[in-house]
Amino acid sequence: MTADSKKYRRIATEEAFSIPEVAAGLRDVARSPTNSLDMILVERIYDAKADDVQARLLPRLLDLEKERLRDMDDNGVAVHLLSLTAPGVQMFDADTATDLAALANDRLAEVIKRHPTRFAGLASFAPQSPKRAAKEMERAIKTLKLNGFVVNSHTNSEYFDDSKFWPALEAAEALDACIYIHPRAPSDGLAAPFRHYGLDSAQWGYGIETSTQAVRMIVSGVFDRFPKLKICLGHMGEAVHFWLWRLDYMNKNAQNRGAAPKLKLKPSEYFKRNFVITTSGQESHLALDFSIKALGVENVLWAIDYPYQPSAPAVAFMDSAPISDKDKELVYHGNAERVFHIKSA
Ligand code: 1WB
Ligand code: MN
Repeated sequence: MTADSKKYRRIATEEAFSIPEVAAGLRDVARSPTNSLDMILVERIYDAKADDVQARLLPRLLDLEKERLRDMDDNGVAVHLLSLTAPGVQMFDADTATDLAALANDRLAEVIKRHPTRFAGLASFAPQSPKRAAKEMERAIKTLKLNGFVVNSHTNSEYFDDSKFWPALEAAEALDACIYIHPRAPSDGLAAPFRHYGLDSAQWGYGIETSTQAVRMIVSGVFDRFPKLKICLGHMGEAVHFWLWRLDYMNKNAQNRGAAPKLKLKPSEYFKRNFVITTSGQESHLALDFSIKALGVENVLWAIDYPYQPSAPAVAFMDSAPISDKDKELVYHGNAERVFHIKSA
């Protein structure tokens, strides 16, 4: 711990966990004959050989109260906002996914109850069954008192502009609960060029997949239908805000030739109104500076991406960021408290 370790209330907002039942389900997926691009990572983590370096990941995902709390203490991290790790329940059949989402939410609520000052949590839901998802979402917020939702981009290669998913979006909006769209590997139609060089996941594929989900939602008019829906993107906004000028310009052209529906606002205006971003796994002061200037400091939240990224450099990155102390307090905790309804200390 450094001398400054207690200087800020650090709320880390994209912190992954799993439960044994979901891990067992993903091991079964790993041994099944599916061709989804996520299989590369699912095999590596959930069907790892004991001597594989990846074998270290699963115990760290399953641990909530031992090594994790020690890591938080050692690095001056006050709170993990926990989320069931990618691909969540989205590779299971609809019934299994619905049941496992509810089980994961129950476990999450239990651990938060044991450590109410150290943990908050994003609830899972199964987009495979949108009506049941909406019910679980209501239970997760109203009964379990969870702080928002997590979903891992596409479901069976389909995206949220498809109205079949809208009961879930409608529920999130009605519950005033932000949906954190975490990455998963590119959908079937996008997958081929990502099968080489380790591009399937965090190196490149995750960002392409998740930015595509966000842009499809914007240009299809999802935010005209659900104007109060809040979405959170990790990994410095998956770079969407770098594209806003060109998105506005080219979306107008697409609208004018009838390729895209007319929208009430420009794409950039939806991004600034309906989205917040986090710094998970993207420790560049240059990118942080751009993000704060592009979106406003109130829309940028801090995250580590535990256990996929180490905590100490994520803390050092934000502690040393060339921004005012007032802005640092917002990025470290004020924005997370507002967006995810986390009690201030
Ligand atoms: C990795 C990163 C793997 C993330 C993951 O598996 C997730 C990785 C679900 O770096 O290998 C992530 O959340 O960024
Ligand atoms: Mn992550």
